[in-house]
Amino acid sequence: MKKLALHWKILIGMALGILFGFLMNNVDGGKDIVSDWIAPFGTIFINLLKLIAVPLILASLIKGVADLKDISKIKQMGLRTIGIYIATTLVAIVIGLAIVNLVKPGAGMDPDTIENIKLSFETSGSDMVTKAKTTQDAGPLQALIDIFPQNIFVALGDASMLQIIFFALFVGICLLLIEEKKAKPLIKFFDSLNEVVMKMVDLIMLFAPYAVFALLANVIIAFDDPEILIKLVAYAACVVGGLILMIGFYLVLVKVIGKKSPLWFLKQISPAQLLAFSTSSSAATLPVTMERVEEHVGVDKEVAGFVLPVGATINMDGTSLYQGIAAVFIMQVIWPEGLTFGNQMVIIFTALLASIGSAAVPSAGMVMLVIVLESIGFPAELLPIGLALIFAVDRPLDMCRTTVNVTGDATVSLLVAKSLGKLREPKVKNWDDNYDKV
Ligand code: DAS
Repeated sequence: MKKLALHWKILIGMALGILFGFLMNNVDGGKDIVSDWIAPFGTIFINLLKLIAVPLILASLIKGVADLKDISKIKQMGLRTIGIYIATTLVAIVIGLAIVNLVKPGAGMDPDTIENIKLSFETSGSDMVTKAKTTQDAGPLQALIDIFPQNIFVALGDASMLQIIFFALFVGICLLLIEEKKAKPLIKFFDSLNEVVMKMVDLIMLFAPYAVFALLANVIIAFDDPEILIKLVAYAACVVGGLILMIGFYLVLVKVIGKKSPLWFLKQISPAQLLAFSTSSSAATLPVTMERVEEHVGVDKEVAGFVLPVGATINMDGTSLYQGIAAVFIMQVIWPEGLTFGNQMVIIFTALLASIGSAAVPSAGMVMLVIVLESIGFPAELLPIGLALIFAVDRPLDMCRTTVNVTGDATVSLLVAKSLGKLREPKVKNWDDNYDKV
């Protein structure tokens, strides 16, 4: 087992977790055993990853910006990054809308299925609507205001990614503007902090196979009504099909623009993809995404340190593709009169904004889906039913779309590094060796 590469260990952990979850679903008290004695180890793992995400972003971004030596490069990197992110998100939404309009998974769903699903949803559907309405009721520039923290310690405590990114960029730029000998101590501090946090990633990753076992077992025990899942297969197949096409699109970019072997690239980032799948959280996966992209793909720290934290926060191609499909699917089932061409054009714009506004945590994409539906005048009284319709399969789809979100961030970091001449031979040759060396 020792010599087995990490991604095989994680895959085995996931497979055993799924099997164990199904087993516990059919054993008296099995669900309690999983939720009381197994699931906590998955939560501990996610907590550890989130624990290091904030110091890692702070250290890598400040160090990365200070290393640029030239402020104009920040503008260059920032514009390229945001521009490519918006472009890939728009491609994702168009792919999603094309598939859902071609396949029409929601057309002709029988009314009693909708009744069953409504009953199965209880209050959490309306809770989701309430949460999303809070987001919606904020002013149009609230998202811009939220980037600027009042108190960096509160921002760090709340892990407000965009506020931390703003602060780190501000500090990094000021380090460039003061005398070099005055800046050196602080740059050295963040440099060694970055090394320490990267080593913490290696240590935490040794726990990954066991943690994904717990996470997957906990996901499976939540499925107590497989019959509803079967009714939603066509919808889920559209989302998964679109996500696979999106991965293919990234691999074309890696080959054509990044000039790297797509399979090699997938192998280097696979541990981050497997964690994104297991945790359904881009934020929790970020430390591993950064370690893989910097040490195994060869993207320079100052590019990875900027592109990946920004991407984990605002670039969610998988989520935007899902939101396009989910919005049209819900309309196909319960509001067919809303399926106009104009509404679908509006969905492209609002799914872009909703995916930027979606937090990098489980089920965030579904909560923000309400914004997309409200933007096209979807009847408020139908919202809880619409969410009920897709809730049963949302978690497995969240796992898939988060994997695509992380893959998209890693791809863009490669493209930006390539375009800036900041893509070098990976530090770590052997795919797995920095986990064995700890
Ligand atoms: N789970 C979110 C993420 O972390 C994506 C989503 O909910 O759509 O990327």
